[in-house]
Amino acid sequence: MTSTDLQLPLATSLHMVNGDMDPHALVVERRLSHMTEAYADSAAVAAAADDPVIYRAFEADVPHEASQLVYRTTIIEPGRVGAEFYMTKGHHHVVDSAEFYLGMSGTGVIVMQTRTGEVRVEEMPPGRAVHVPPGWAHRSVNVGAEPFVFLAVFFGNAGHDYASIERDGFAVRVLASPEGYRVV
Ligand code: S6P
Ligand code: ZN
Repeated sequence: MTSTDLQLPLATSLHMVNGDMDPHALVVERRLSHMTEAYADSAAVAAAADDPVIYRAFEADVPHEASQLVYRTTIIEPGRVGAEFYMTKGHHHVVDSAEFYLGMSGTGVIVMQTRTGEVRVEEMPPGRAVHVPPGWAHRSVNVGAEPFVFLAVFFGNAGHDYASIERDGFAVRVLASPEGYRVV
């Protein structure tokens, strides 16, 4: 096999504060209307004006295949729906497989939960890495006043199962409190 048979290396520039990725192959944009089921306060969902963007993600041009490492930056805007902070939908990987998270800017947490209901919450300030083991669903939450930006690296064959979280939710919620946030 010659080197021309091999996929070429890929280099991208990640903006460590605003999460931009150059070049990127895919942008995910989720507005409140895409995830109304995620928030507990349905009156606050109904009262929200202009269907705000909750988060965006930029993905590098890496094939979704086994043996590949796909990576994304995610930018969660600051804000709340009722007392509940803006957050991602959250998912299990279809193929139980680990994921690497790295806080880049802002103030956020990652909520992780097994299918049997065990929960862990980790803070992800800039420079803090979290290893999400296989079998743990994960959701990220912006608990600060600035955008919360992080990097995620996952196996190309992981797949994303949103349906089970849409149906069952997470066992805990991250709410505003006088101390900043509380997990209830
Ligand atoms: C992918 C990884 C993240 C999320 C992103 C958006 O495995 O966990 O890149 O895709 O933070 O969250 P969600 O729950 O909408 O995919
Ligand atoms: Zn994931």
